[in-house]
Amino acid sequence: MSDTKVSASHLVLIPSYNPGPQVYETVNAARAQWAPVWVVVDGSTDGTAANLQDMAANDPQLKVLVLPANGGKGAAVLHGLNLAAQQGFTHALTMDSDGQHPADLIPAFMAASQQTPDAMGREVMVLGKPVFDADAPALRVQGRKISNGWANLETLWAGIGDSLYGFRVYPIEPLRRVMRGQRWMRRFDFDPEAVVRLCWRGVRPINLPAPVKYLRADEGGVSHFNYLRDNTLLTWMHLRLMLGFLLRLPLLLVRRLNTHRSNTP
Ligand SMILES: Nc1nc2c(ncn2[C@@H]2O[C@H](COP(=O)(O)OP(=O)(O)O)[C@@H](O)[C@H]2O)c(=O)[nH]1
Ligand SMILES: [Mg+2]
Repeated sequence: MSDTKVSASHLVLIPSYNPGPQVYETVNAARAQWAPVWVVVDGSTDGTAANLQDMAANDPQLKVLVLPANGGKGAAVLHGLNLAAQQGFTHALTMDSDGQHPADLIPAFMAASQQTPDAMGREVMVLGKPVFDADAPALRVQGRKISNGWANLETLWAGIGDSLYGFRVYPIEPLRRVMRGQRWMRRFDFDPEAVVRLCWRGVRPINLPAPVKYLRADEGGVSHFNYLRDNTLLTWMHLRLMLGFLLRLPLLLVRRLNTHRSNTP
């Protein structure tokens, strides 16, 4: 792993729930690019926890945190962020455990985040903008346009390229603060609510294109996205975000006018 970048401020955080054997390749691919890598096993029952722990026993830069019961993606990420903050990390790149996200782009995403804060003194978050392959389910691709439309309205077009893609670098403290003030954001509502609320706090999005792979079941592809349950969750999430948006509308308008002014010669 001679090209592996080692960081004391930025870590890779992989929430993982019953991903099947695909997770081992994902973790190895992430470790080839970066150190440290932490996996949060979210109450998995597919036997991956024990194997990941064996991998970690031979690799000081791989940590495996095992949660006894399933709490959801957001809860798993928050668990990792709390420990990372205690250990002095300031930024976390989150990626899925199931082989869908491009590990080879970890260094570029981290580099974009390491320029923080930006010229205007604002913290940034680096968001993957999905480049879909031909196998991407049309319903998921179209569905996210709806979520993106809402997220852009809720932030007055502050620059969120994609609201749902989980391949991102977050500033840890602002995200922990957002999550502490919220009992939601613990499941599939984590990714979109995180970007919207971080935008509201003045964190600026940087969007970088990143391919998403949709693996067929025979290639080890698994998804726990449930159309009815999770679209209901996302609809309720946009309802509460719209409420938050209306409360913050004056602030967002002033901010929007200021950025417009500073961009106009
Ligand atoms: N669905 C789901 N994913 C979880 C949970 N906890 C952690 N994750 C991880 O969150 C990521 C996204 O989940 P996935 O089912 O692949 O969703 P999809 O990629 O949107 O179809 C994966 O890395 C999961 O392993 C959970 O409780 N439910
Ligand atoms: Mg997935």
